[in-house]
Amino acid sequence: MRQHKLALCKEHYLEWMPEQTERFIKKYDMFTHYEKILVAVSGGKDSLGLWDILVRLGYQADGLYLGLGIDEGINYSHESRRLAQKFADEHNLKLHIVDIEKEYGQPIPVLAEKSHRGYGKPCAVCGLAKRHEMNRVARDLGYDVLATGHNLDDEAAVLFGNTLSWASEFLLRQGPVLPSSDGLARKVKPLCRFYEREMTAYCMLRGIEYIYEECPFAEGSQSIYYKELLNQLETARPGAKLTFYLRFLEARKTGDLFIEQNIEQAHLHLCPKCRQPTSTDDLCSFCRMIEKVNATA
Ligand code: Q46
Ligand code: ZN
Repeated sequence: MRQHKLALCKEHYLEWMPEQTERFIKKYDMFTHYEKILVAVSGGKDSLGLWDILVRLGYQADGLYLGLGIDEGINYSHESRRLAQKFADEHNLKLHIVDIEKEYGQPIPVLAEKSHRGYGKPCAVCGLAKRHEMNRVARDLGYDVLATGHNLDDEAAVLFGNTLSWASEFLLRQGPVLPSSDGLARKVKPLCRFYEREMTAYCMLRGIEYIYEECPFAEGSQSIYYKELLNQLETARPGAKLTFYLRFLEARKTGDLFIEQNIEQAHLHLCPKCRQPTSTDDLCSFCRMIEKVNATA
């Protein structure tokens, strides 16, 4: 691992990953052993690796799988669900499953098409639905915190995109922890300092079976493009990605960033239908999207 100037054997690597994770959980005050954690599981290496690490560290962590109804000729949702369930069964863990089609009448690609959001790609609607459902389940089932498997490559790509457009509101919100607010569970990203390939190595060494394919709709996305750019940078300057992200966190913490005002609570109120906070005047964006789709059905 050139970026850490470190070389480990299998045995020590499998100890090092949970140790580091525990260090980050404490450093950023993510959660304690007394809290109930809901891990968003997609069937991919990051989320399954995260779940595995948290359980090995003795945390009370249940899983949540969202069935998006994405097929695209490779049976994507079906296969990812099978692997998430397999992991849960093998480790005797509780996995909640929410099927978007059963819950809201249509799978994600159809919701996207009918609601005319996102220029031919379902990702905008998908992201909206995922955030909404993760929050809903965390709230309804009484979880203290919602954990996602975002790794350093993900976070650096988002940071890069936000920096390119100086999206100050998003920059202020990006970090390992997003505190809870009325009706919204705390959100944490315990893997945000691990490189993607460190997660791949962890899953391989632990024998975790995960879905290799990315969601077919991810192809050609901006975030993949940014990841490629950052990988070029990383090849030339090992550690650059980590420095980029960590320096940002420091600057944000010390208030050295160009942003000064506090956007904490941008006039949120509760959506009359689902009772989740929203900045819109009436129904939240998700509920409005569902209404629109049902109206045209
Ligand atoms: S947003 Fe888009 Fe992802 Fe949803 S449709 Fe697939 S690629 S899964 S992270
Ligand atoms: Zn709503």
